[in-house]
Amino acid sequence: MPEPLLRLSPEVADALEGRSPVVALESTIISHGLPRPRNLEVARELEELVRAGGAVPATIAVLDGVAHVGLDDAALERVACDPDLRKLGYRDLPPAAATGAGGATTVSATAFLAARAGIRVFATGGLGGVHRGWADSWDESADLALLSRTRITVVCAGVKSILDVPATLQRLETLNVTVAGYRTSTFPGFYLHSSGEPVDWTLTEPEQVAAAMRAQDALDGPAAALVVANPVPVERQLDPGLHDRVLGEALAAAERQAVTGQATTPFLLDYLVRGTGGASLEANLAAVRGNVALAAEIARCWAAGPR
Ligand code: PSU
Ligand code: MN
Repeated sequence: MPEPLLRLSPEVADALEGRSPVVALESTIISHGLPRPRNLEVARELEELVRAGGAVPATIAVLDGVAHVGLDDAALERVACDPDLRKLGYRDLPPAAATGAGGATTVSATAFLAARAGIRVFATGGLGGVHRGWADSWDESADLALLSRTRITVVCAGVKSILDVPATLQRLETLNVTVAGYRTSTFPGFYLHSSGEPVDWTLTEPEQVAAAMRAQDALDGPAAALVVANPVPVERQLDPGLHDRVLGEALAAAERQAVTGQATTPFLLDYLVRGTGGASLEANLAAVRGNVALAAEIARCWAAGPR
């Protein structure tokens, strides 16, 4: 991509040049997924976690029409504090560039920009997917289609539990996105350790994940992602009874208030934070921290091996 549309921070450019480990981080979780002012602390903390894991963090966002891969602290602050920042999926990147708009990038936009920059490992909280009531709304996150066409490893705690999880797993299968549980044989449930759904493959070491990535390249099939589904530890999960009760209320409130489209996910996540007295936020953060730490380990194995 021409330099004016995609800008790598000097640190990220150096790391990629030297084949050092890099972990991409998304910005929608910061701008739309977490309450202020905690979100800025978290954005900084996640970058520190990547560094502590021996990799370079590359938080991705669009500022004044330019996609930035690797943000300095002022940019991170803008992402966390600007209430007018838009939520940009992959398809929003061209008009954002044309109009000079800014926005936080979702999994779809972040995965695309990371891969474009040459970053192979990406950490987030939970993927978007097929929403409940999809048969009427046709609401399926653009994350899925993008991941079916992008060779990137996404470390996540499964898909957000506000979604129709079995339907999302079906779609991931149809789209040829490889899904593996990390040290688990059930698909994680985002706020919950397990969604109760089985997962076909279990990988147990970062080196094994890197080996799967190398196999993707050796096979050289259609580009698709590797989803590493890493559960939140049981002792840090949201109480399942509380989760089910408040999620039921959240879904009912979304329906009553006719919340649709891009607003749906932020509305439900925010409802859960308030309805659980902040407990869902702690479970969400525990999941993200675990994913970021694991992503750094995977990035190190990936960078160390043959390519
Ligand atoms: N993970 C989190 N919190 C979030 C998200 C992921 O822990 O807010 C964001 C991601 O950016 C993901 C988006 O791409 O939610 C999905 O939104 P939608 O369902 O509108 O595609
Ligand atoms: Mn949607």
